[in-house]
Amino acid sequence: MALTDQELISAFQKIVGAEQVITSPVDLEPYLVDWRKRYRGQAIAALRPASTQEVSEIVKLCVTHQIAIVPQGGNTGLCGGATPNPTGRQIVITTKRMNKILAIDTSNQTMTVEAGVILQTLQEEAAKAGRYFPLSLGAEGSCMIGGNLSTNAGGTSVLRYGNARELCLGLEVVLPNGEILNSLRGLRKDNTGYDLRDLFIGAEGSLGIITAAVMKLFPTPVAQWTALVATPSAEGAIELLNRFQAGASAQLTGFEMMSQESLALLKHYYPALASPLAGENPYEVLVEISDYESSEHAMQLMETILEGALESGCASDAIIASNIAQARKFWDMREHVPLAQADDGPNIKHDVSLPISAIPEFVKVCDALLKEKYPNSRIINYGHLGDGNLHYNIAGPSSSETESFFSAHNDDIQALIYIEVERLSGSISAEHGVGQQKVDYLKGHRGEAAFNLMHAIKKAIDPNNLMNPGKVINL
Ligand code: FAD
Ligand code: 2HG
Ligand code: ZN
Repeated sequence: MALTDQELISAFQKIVGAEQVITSPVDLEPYLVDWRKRYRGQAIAALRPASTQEVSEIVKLCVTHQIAIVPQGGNTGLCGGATPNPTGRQIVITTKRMNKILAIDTSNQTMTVEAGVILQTLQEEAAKAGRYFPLSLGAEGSCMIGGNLSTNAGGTSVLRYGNARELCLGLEVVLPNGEILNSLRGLRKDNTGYDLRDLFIGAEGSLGIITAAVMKLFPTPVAQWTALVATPSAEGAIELLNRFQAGASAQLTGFEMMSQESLALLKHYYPALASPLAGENPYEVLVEISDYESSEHAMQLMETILEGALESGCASDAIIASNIAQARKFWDMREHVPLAQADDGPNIKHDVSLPISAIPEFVKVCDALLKEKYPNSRIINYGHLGDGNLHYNIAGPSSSETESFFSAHNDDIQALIYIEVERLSGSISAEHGVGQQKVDYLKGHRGEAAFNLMHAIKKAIDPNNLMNPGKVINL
């Protein structure tokens, strides 16, 4: 016989303790809405387990009573993946209390952490041990490593260190039947059958709950130099990238791009973060070089490459940060663009990736199509150019019109942009994932064979469709 909500809540309380089962509407509210406030759901409760064993027991109870589960970390995801659906027949499991650093092994260059460790804490703990953990993104003060792995997060250091997947050596996962899959090994080599770890990374909670992970650490660079560089066009930005790749190779650790319209928005909402470069440049690029030899060596490299770029015309102006505070300001500029967009109102997001060589054409064609069909729209184009990843976000003519513009044109504009992404062999999700936002696009984008394989995998691992149903793939 089906349990009532109250009976279920009592059963959950027996597992995690009464105060860790959140049911009051006020306390539950933050778990029911996403960061962008585009998705809202309902839940029987949000549960805050403190251990893998507790997660496993919760999942087993959910299987018995056929209750669906939405895993949640820092709730900073941008595709609605961590938001329950409106049925009210789901629970949220938050990893908030599973926030222990389990081990740091400096010889093996690894760190073993629970899923609820905040990304910034992980970076700080690695630094205390004299090591570097490179994953870095604007939401690092609140997103959690379990969420980073589940979205295969990218961020600003992918061009040198890779995304979350490439930084992970081992995982512990609670499977949809409650069983615990323990692969918390810090091995660089392990060819024993199928790679199960990689199935759960980027699965956005649709195949199980990541409860712990072994992450790679790196030696700390001895010097870092950051520059803000003006460039006349998207082609110019790519020539600049190619010059830095050729000249600095693995020492190039950041290459982020902001269009003039992104910079104008930033200046409006965060005047202290206005660009220090003169004039209105079509694009400005943030470049970071890291060095294991010396500060002088890094500076010489930066200056030599910039001189060549200024001579060739792919750069029209540049400032090298003279101290850590100025370098921090350049990074703050870049990281505040999405915050300025959020302050401005809803925008139609496109987290696309393209072959880097196709970016100028993508920008030219999409800009022209949008200017023709939606002449007053604002194109806030910025992103991780070094990875071929643009955040090509479209907003209504003014802040007061963003909501109505979003509602009227979201679907049409998304379809228009995605046609160009497909034509140029790109991806409709570079780093944010599918969540519920792009679930209807998955089959068209990945094709019949890949979709059928994903469907079969989901069905095999989660036959009852209890793990984050409606996200990534619909059964
Ligand atoms: P959540 O939002 O809580 O969850 C995200 C997804 O993972 C959901 O589907 C959820 O169900 C699932 N999930 C969470 N934890 C687990 C777990 N333990 N086990 C299984 N499934 C789980 N992303 C980038 O890639 N690069 C960026 O540069 C970037 N910048 C951002 C800047 C801002 C200002 C904001 C708000 C977001 C940004 N993001 C970026 C998006 C977001 O921060 C990342 O997707 C991040 O990895 C999500 O982590 P989280 O802990 O908040 O996950
Ligand atoms: C970034 O790179 C994030 O700043 C957020 O991925 C992008 O909000 C966005 O569109
Ligand atoms: Zn990004």
